[in-house]
Amino acid sequence: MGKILDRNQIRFYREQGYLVAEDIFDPLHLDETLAHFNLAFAQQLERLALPVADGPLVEALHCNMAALLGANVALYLATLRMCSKLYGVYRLMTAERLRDAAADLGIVTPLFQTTPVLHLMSKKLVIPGGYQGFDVHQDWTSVQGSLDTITTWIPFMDIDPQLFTMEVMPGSHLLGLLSGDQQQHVLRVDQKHFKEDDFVPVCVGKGGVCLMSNFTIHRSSREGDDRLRISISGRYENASEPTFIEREYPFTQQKSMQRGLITENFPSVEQVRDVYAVAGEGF
Ligand SMILES: O=C(O)CCC(=O)C(=O)O
Repeated sequence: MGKILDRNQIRFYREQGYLVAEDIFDPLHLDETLAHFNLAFAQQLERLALPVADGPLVEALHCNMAALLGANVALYLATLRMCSKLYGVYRLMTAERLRDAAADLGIVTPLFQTTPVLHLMSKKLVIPGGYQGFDVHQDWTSVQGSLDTITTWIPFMDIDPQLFTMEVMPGSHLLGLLSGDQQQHVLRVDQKHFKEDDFVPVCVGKGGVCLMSNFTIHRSSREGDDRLRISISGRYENASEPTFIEREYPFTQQKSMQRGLITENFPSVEQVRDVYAVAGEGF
């Protein structure tokens, strides 16, 4: 405890319900993860015989995502879903400095009920008939585990107010669980609990994180220019929080699994043997 955050930061978090902590991640780990996102989109574009953009990583990724979205919405969503499961995402979520910062805020026995979620905002990446960004909500309903659960919001680039950032309502965690109406992805907080000018944009440097109470009111900003914003949202829950122990470790999210074959007649024996072929290069 006390390894990453100082007393003022810990006090700020307790009073305001959120905290921006810089220099938590190795920027190379952020870039490597982003490069793997880009690779995933490039692989699918190549498969469809479509051109692949190169150049600076974020711009190339943005173009390649837009190209795949334009070509095939379902494939774009499948690729995005796959990206959220990549090793680099888990490496960031389990980074020692992040774990220590969460410990400074009281998460003594961290656990992960959920897999991390990718949030991306871009005018070019609006899914036809779909949604982009979240309306005003609290995160409690998505996990409902330990009362001290922390949302970790990790951006891949320097975040400024013109990057469709996340906006938080400071101090709102102390209002507790608020009424609202259930939308597809969030329980939208009733308007009587906030005013438009209650919100502040979260600005984090690349390598930093926003740590936020599960009761802090927040939303995705509608303010942004033509750039792409990507961040990972995860949850640090606490297996030692008394009400979580008392409630016998409840989870909102359960594992589900498709039994039976997804692709009929796959794989053939040859396909399996090819994986283990000794002849050829590579080692
Ligand atoms: O990244 C965003 O725009 C919103 C993130 C969010 O609301 C969340 O992680 O709960």
